[in-house]
Amino acid sequence: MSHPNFVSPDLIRQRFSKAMSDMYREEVPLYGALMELVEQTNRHVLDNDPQIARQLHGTGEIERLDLERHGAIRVGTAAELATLARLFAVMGMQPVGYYDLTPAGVPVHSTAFRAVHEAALQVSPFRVFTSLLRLELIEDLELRAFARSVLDKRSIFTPAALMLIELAESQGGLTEQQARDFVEQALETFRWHHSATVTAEQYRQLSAQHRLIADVVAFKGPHINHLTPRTLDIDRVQAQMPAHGITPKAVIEGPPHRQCPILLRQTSFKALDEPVAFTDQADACGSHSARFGEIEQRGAALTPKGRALYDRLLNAARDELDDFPNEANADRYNELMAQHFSEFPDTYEGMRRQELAYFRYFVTAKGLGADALKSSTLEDLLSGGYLRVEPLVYEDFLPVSAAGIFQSNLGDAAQTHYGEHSNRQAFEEALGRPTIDELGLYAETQRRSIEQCFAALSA
Ligand code: OOG
Ligand code: NI
Repeated sequence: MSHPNFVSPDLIRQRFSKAMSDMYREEVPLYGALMELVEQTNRHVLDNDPQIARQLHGTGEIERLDLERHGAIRVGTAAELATLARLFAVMGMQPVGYYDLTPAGVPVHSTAFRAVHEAALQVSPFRVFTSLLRLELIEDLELRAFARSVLDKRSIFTPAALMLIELAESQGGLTEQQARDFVEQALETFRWHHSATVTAEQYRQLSAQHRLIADVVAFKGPHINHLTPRTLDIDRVQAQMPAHGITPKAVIEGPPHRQCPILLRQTSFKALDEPVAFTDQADACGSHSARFGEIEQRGAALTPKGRALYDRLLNAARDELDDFPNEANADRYNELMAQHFSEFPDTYEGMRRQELAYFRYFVTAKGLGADALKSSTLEDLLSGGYLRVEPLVYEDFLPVSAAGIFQSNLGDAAQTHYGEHSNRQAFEEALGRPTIDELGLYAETQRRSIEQCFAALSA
């Protein structure tokens, strides 16, 4: 039973997302510049594209647009991941999806913590892409043991945060004051630390194994490494970034530009070199780069059939390019993507009829005024104008895109080949619970919207 004096987890998440954004804006000024550019662009699109404006108003997404962002962190141990899962649960965030990044040469596997119900997503769609380092992939046994011992010594949560997590679990929620304290304490886990926990030489060794390993092992906590606002026109932001002093990566990850956006398109700017102090140095004369900026445009969530088509077309374009997309082949990559994706229907009705994407159904004014529609089918009600559909927005991530984002910040030197692959079971054991299948969530939301329509029409 939810206590009347408890703050809803959705509101705690909304507040936490705002606190995180304020902290990051203060720490990384370029993030502020990017936010402004995204806000301007979104305003421009809403003023000039009546179809998008109508669609966002129709789904209610317009209200969450300015709040919308995702972040990313990387942790080192099973215990850290399991406690994070509990911390995120206080804010109504569940682990959705499993992403294996080892095929792309990044020694982590990941999940996305996020709200799962459309009503909760509407209050705050905040998501955190969370990666667990796979220590077993460090080949040098001595270095592996060293990394493990450093990680085992640190505590990435404040004592008060741990206490409040336990309290939320035992009470079933947090009161107003406890929720405020929780947001403040939870934020500490994601803060940047200028002092490392290893010597300069140890950092060099960890880094030589993989830059990502140094990023996870050498610091006190899993600093948030980017915070990504949602734009309505990523091509426009990408084109305008240089004029704002921001250099984007060579290509936009994800599907090509389309009339009807699908899944997720993302672009980022390079990690900054930041001063850090190693334990054998008195002041911050070392440097580390981890924090970067990213923007994204979200489109329709795809069904398993739509996703299979997306994966096939993406792989075909990439196979034909026969290289990682980079500065030199960016134009050719964009051409190949456009060519291959011409096979993917680019109207919402086409995608709906072929069951490539998920949709939400809404009763129209005409539907509300009419009666005795109980015997009509969904298709009849749609064509009769009693119902309308809007695409269901994709709330998750894409493994190939995520790998591209990781790579653009790690440099090409980081393209290691790992023999060992996907290990979802080990990830879920570390997490302490299974990850949720994202496709099931979209199907549920679609089904609920249809049920609600029939309920409203027969009322
Ligand atoms: C995460 C990179 C993946 C995305 O948006 O796909 C990611 C990281 O660098 O830790 O954030
Ligand atoms: Ni990201």
